[in-house]
Amino acid sequence: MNVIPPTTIERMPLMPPEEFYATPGLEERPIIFTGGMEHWPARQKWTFEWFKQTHGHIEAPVEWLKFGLKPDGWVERVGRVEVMKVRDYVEALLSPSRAGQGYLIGKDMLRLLPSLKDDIRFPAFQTSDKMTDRLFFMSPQGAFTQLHYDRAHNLHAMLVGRKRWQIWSPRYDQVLKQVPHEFVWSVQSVLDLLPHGGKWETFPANIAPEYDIVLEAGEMLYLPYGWWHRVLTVEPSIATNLWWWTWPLFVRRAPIVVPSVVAGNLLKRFKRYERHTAGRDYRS
Ligand SMILES: O=C(O)CCC(=O)C(=O)O
Repeated sequence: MNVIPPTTIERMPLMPPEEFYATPGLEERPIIFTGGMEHWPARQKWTFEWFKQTHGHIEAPVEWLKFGLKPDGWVERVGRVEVMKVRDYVEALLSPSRAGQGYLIGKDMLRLLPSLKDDIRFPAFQTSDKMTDRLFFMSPQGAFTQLHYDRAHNLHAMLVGRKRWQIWSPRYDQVLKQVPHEFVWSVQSVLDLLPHGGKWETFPANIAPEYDIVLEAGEMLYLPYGWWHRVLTVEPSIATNLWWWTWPLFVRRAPIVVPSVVAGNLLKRFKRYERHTAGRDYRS
C-alpha cells in the first residue's frame, strides 16, 4: 500500500524543553509551535513602524543575493549588498511601487542593536549558550532562500508576516545532492544554485517537498538538524531564529563534523564562509 506523506506539519502549543526531549520522536521531526511568543517583548514591539521610528537611523547591509555554484565546487554569492538606513529600507520594503527590495538577513542587526536580544525569549532548549547562534530576518514579499540544510536544530520564530516553507527530510540526501565544498553550518543543494537552479517556481530536480506549509506570525517552526528547506516570504516579514546543539546531538554528529575540524578544513571553510557572508566578496 502506498503511504501518502503528510503535506502539513503538526501544530501544537510550545512545551517546556524537558517535556520536548522526554516525548519520544519529537526531536526528530518538524513541528509548528503555537502560542510560545505571546510574552516576548519582540512580539509587541517589533513592527516595521517601530523599527523605522526607533532605529531608523541605523545603517545595515541589505542583500540582493543568490547562491551560485562555481566550477571548482564552491558556493558563491552573486549579487550586491547595499548599506541602507533602516528607515529607508522599511519604507522601500512596504512600498508596492518599489518591489524587489533586498533582504536584511544575518547577524548584523543583532550586532548593531544588541538590545534586540532582550526582546527575544526562546526557551532554553540548548545545553549551553556557547552551542547556539541566532539570526535576524527582515524580508520583503518575494525574498527567497534557496535549498539548504543547517547543521543544528532550528527554531524559526515569525514575529510579523508569513513565510512559505518547503521541507524535505534527510531521507532525500542522495537526491538533493549537497555541494562538494560546503559551508560549515549551512549546506547548500547543488540543484538549487545558479546558474541552473535558484528559481522558486521550480522544485529542485522536480522533487516535490514532503511538507509545504505557511508559517504565520506568532508561530515557531522547529526544524531538526539536517532537514532540507527553501523559504519564500509571502508577506513582508520580521523573524528571528535560534540554532542550537545539545550534547547528544554533538555525540551523534561529531563523527561527521569532527574529522573535518581535525583536518583543518573547518577553519578554512569558516574563513571562506565569513568572506562570502560579510558583504566583502560578491560577484555582481
Ligand atoms: O527565512 C528565511 O528566508 C530562511 C530561514 C532559514 O533558512 C532558517 O531559519 O534556517
